Amino acid sequence: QQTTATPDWAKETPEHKAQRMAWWRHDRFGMFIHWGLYAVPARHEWVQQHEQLSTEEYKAKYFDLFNPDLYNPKEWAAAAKQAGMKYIVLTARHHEGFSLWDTKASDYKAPNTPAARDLIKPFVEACREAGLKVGFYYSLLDWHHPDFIVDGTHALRNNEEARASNSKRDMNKYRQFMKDQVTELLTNYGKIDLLFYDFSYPGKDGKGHEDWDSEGLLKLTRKLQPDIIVNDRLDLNDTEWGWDYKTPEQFMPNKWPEVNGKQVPWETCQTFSGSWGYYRDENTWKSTNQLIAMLIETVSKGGNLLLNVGPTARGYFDDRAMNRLEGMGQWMKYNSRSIYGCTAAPEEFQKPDNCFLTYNPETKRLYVHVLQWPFKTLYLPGYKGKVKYAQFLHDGSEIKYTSRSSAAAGAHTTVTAGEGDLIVDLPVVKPN
Ligand code: JFZ
Repeated sequence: QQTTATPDWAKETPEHKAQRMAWWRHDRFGMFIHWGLYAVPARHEWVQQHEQLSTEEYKAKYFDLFNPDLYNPKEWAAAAKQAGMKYIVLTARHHEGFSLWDTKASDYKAPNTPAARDLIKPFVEACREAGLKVGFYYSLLDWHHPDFIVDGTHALRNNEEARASNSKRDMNKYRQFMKDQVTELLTNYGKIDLLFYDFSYPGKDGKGHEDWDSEGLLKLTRKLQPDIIVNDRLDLNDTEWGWDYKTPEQFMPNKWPEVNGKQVPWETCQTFSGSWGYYRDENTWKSTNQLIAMLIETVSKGGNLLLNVGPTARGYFDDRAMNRLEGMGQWMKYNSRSIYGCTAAPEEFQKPDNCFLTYNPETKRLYVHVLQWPFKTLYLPGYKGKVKYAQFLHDGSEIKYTSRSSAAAGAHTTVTAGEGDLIVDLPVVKPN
């Protein structure tokens, strides 16, 4: 049902939105989890489309092999928590159309596979127990549903027979199906903190807000969970701000993203290796250092990082993922103060070469993340008179600094720093 009245969210004040977003803005770092039947072939979550498999072929191959005997969401939550992540967003249903929970709206669900149970319930419980916020990813696309009009994203996009069946497909029924499923997800599992709708591709052979009834979906979502945070992929008008945050994907903006000249909440979702679903043979895994730098850079531009894990078909995180999560956790153990509650630094602080700046507006602490260790000296451009004290974050030890006038006194060398610069003395050897 399409709504015509001014939606409630259009009447919301910026203060109300800011309040709703407070935990998310503070926490900065979350885990995305892509898990479904595609974990079985283990070569991309779009495998059904890439290999042009009909629903029957795909189901015949993988549905009865979905047997996550090592699934233990407590381990997932522990791994996320250890890495310093504060929220988890799980694919309740991805484009393949397979539901991880005991939905009444479809038979294509985990309880009917060898998994033989609702996989969402223990997941939500494990997150709650670990003190993590919980979110669901919900696909707007469905390559399985008999009423979903075959389009350019569909596995059967080049199949004439499938295209011909479009005349018998009824998107009204599909829209109702989505609402029924969203109602289940937002009713049966307690408080849900976030919903990640994915995704719109308006235009020829595509789908947008009218196809999904995005307004209706969003209204329903906010009615069932008044404090929920919703992403921006419903193809809703940017100025009306039905969404809570922007979601650049596998992409790092060069600065804090703006809408109509105003900086907006944003979260970049990123992968370890390129694909989202578990991809056994993918050899493009980012290093732990790259991932840490990615987190820092994101926060330095006022954003959040949602870092994805694709669990295996048996339900656990593989070694490559665990290594990286553990490495990030080691870093976070000593440096999370420069992430939680932090944002971009005020403009008066220019970032030094090879550094990113994060800033905590409450404590007025500026964090200088030195990505490339310099030789003994770090120049802070124009910082003179703005700094009270400097220390390393990892061990709390004092760092000495000076400004040009005192450094120049008695120096035999030419001091190249500017008048307003601070000259920071660093140890030759980079601390761990
Ligand atoms: C979508 C999915 O197709 C993908 O499998 C994964 O779940 C990811 C998080 O989201 O992929 C997208 C969606 C939107 C864009 C790019 C990839 N986009 O707008 O550029």
